[in-house]
Amino acid sequence: MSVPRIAAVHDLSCFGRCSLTIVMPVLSAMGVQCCPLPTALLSTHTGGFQGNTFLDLTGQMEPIAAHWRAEGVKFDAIYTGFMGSQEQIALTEAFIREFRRPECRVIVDPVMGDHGKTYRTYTPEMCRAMADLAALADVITPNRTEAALLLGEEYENIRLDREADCRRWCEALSLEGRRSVILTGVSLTPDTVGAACFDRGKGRVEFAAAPLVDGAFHGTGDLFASVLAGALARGRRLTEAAHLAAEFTSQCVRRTREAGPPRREGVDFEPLLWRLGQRMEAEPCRN
Ligand code: PXL
Repeated sequence: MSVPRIAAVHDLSCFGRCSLTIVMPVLSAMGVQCCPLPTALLSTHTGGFQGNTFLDLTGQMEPIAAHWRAEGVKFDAIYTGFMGSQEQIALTEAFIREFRRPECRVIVDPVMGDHGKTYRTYTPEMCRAMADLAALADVITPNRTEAALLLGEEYENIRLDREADCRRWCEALSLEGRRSVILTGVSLTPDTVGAACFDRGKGRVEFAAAPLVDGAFHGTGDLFASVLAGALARGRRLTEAAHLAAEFTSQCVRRTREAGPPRREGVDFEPLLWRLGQRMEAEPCRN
């Protein structure tokens, strides 16, 4: 059996776990090969730190893709996240159009903001471009803020605590059933949090939940989406993958809260990574 291979279009923020410092270890632990297509090199992420460095790697994206093309590299999935500029979003679109094959799944985490606010580097034009990028996806993983931006709705209107509303938003985000949607931050009972999952293959919404642990740590969206991408690459079904992602994220947040590091440093998932490997080994790969 060959190792599933994912092209990961994300930035490398060297401190404050997020993007590639989460994507790479998580995919490796799950038995998936991660090929980073790095979009930028930052000293830290942009949330909670001031004065981060930013080396734009946009100019490297096409040359890296060209070399992969010349070498005939093929991917089982393409997984995209935080974007540094509109140009980068356009290049990511071109990369998807070129490298996608019928058996290659495109997962777009439309990273734009959280808690009702866009991240400070995101302009309205970038958000529109991100919506165009997400239109190419087989699966998107918006949080409540990103759902509001994609739907052009007020954040306050996107209530994720009632089943009927969640179903409605999830279906609205599916572009008439053309793409699957994992809408995160769904909390149908006060002590759980997880996702509403619209599977375009089934045409219906299912729910995946895990214990809610208080604490808004940075990078939990990246952790959730990385586990989801890994589980899908290992042949798990959509809702099962979302369930694993919700559970693992919940376990990591619980552990981190007990350890007590600053929120901006992200969740210390490293000591729990072995559990992902164990879960993947417990059931054989289905692809
Ligand atoms: O976690 C999303 C993310 C990724 N990369 C960078 C970020 C953020 C969120 O703030 O700043 C550079």
